[in-house]
Amino acid sequence: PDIRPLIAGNWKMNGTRAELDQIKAMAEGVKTPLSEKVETLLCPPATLLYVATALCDDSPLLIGAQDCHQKVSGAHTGDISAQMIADCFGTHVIVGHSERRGDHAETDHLVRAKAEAAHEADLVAIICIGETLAERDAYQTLDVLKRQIFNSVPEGATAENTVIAYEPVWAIGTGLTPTNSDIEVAHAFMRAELVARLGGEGAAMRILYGGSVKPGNAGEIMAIENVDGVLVGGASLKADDFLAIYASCE
Ligand code: G2H
Repeated sequence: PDIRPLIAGNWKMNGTRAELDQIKAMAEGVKTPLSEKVETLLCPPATLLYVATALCDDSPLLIGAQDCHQKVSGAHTGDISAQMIADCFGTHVIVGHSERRGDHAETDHLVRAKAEAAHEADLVAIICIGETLAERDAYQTLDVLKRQIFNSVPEGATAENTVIAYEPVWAIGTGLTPTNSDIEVAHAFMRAELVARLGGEGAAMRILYGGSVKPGNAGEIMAIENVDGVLVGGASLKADDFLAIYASCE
């Protein structure tokens, strides 16, 4: 199937009102004919969600969140629900980022519950998976991806409501990236797993690569088979870098 790529930025715990000018510049910068071919998304911290969606009102740039609770509401101090994200006009939510799996001991099953909560709220769930350096060194990469897809991707996942993001944990924020052939092998494997699990929906589902993507490597990474876009951390903080990555889809 012809898959429309997604360029997604993840600001992590960065960004205050002072950086809203970067969001504004991104919202303006993606207003080009390329936006028909390529979808763009920025996930700022939750504190900026509402004002960010207002800034992007007449821009193709979509706004999403970085996490959600698995429940709709209740006594969960400090958490935000998928409904609250939708209420702020967010369209996507990242779930299961390795930093959340690490910092907050999130399990595959919790990640799946969060993805289901996202779907309930009509949000697209961006489900992150990927192996650690120890797992990679032990040649367990594909086993880990298989387990994470099996346990973290909900039964009701479709190509519309779910995006997979492959982020080798050792490549995140380190400047290290897997070789193109490592990425190709991992993405082909994930595609086969998704098809086995979800049929046509799995064939059409976007699989993003994430981990030290920058303007200088985005184009070649996106040219790899079964890479349907990128999830960008550090290089999404500056509008110029984000827009250069977007432009490399030309
Ligand atoms: C991986 C990525 C974005 P960075 O976490 O989610 O971050 O591009 O900084 O490696």
